[in-house]
Amino acid sequence: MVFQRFRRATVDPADQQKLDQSLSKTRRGVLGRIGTIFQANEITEELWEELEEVLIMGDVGVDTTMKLVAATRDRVAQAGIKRTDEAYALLKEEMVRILQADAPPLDIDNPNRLLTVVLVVGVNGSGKTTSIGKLAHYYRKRGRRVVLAAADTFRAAAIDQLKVWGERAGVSVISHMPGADPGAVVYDAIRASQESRDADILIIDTAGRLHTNYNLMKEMEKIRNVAQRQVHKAPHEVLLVLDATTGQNAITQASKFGDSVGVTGVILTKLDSTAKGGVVLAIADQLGVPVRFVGTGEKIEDLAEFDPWVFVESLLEHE
Ligand SMILES: Nc1nc2c(ncn2[C@@H]2O[C@H](COP(=O)(O)OP(=O)(O)O)[C@@H](O)[C@H]2O)c(=O)[nH]1
Ligand SMILES: [Mg+2]
Repeated sequence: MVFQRFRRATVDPADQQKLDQSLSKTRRGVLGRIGTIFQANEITEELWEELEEVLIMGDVGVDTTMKLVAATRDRVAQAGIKRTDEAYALLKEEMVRILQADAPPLDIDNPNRLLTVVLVVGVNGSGKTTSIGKLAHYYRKRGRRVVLAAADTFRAAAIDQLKVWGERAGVSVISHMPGADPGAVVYDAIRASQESRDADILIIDTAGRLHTNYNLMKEMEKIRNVAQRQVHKAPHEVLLVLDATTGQNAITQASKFGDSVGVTGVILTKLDSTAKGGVVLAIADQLGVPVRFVGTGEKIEDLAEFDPWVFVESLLEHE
C-alpha cells in the first residue's frame, strides 16, 4: 500500500513551497521524529505509545492524538498489516482525513455571485489585519476586485493599519472615525462595493477586544446581520484567524468565538515562527472547520493556501 501522492490541482506550486518552508521549524521539532518511529522493524505496543507521546508533545493535543492513533491502529489491525512502512502510510491518510481533505472549496470563487463578503474574526494580535492585507493582495493578483472594510473601530491605530495594508495591496479601504458603529462601516462598505467601486470581494476587518462591558460576540452578530440584509447569504465565509505560536491556546481562543459567529474556516498565522505546527491537526479536528490559509511570514506575499496533502507530505516525507 503506497501513500497517495495526490495533490489538489488547484493548489499553486508557489503556495506548496511556502507551506513547506513555513513548516521547517515544526519539522525540526518533535514531530520530525515520527519518521524515525516508523523505521522500527515491527509494529509493537511501544511504537504506538511513542507515536502518541510525540504527537502530544508536538501540539496535536490529547484528544486529536488519541483519535488519530486509534483510527490508524484500527485500520492496521483490520487490514492485517505487519510492515511499519504500510502502517506509516495509513497514519498519513488518517492525518489527511482529520485535516478535512473532503471539505468543499472555499466559497470565494463563485462566479455567479456579484459580491462575496468575507468576515474576518479573531483575538487581538492573532494577525487579522495582516492576513486581510495578504488576502487582498492574493485575490487581486488573481484578477479579483477587492475592497476592505475597517470595522475594527475600537482603536484608531487599527483603522490606520488597515489603510496601510490597503495601499500596499492597491485596494480601497472603507472606514469611519474611531469609535464609530462597525455595523455602519459594513453597511457603507457594501454599498461602496456594489456601486462606485464595482468590487467582487469585500473583506471585513473586525475588533478582537472591546470595552469590558461590551460584548464582542454581540457586535459580530450585528455585523453579520447588516451584511445578511444587504447581500444574499452574506457573509459567505467567516474566517477565524488563529496564532499558531500559541499552540493549544489557539483552540481556547477559537472556543471564545464558538458558534455565535458561524466560523466557516481558519487562517493559521505565524506558522513560520513556531515549532507548534502540529496544532493544525487539533484545530481542524476540534473546531470541525477546515484550515484554509496559513501565514508564512510578515510580508504581503507570505500567505499560502492550505492543502492537507501538502501539509502531511511536507511534515513527514521531507528528505
Ligand atoms: N511571522 C509572522 N508574523 C505574523 C504573521 N501574521 C501576522 N504576523 C504579525 O503578528 C502581529 C499582529 O498582527 P495584526 O495583523 O496586527 O493582528 P490583529 O490584531 O489580529 O489585527 C504583527 O506584528 C504581524 O506582523 C505571520 O504569518 N507570520
Ligand atoms: Mg487588527
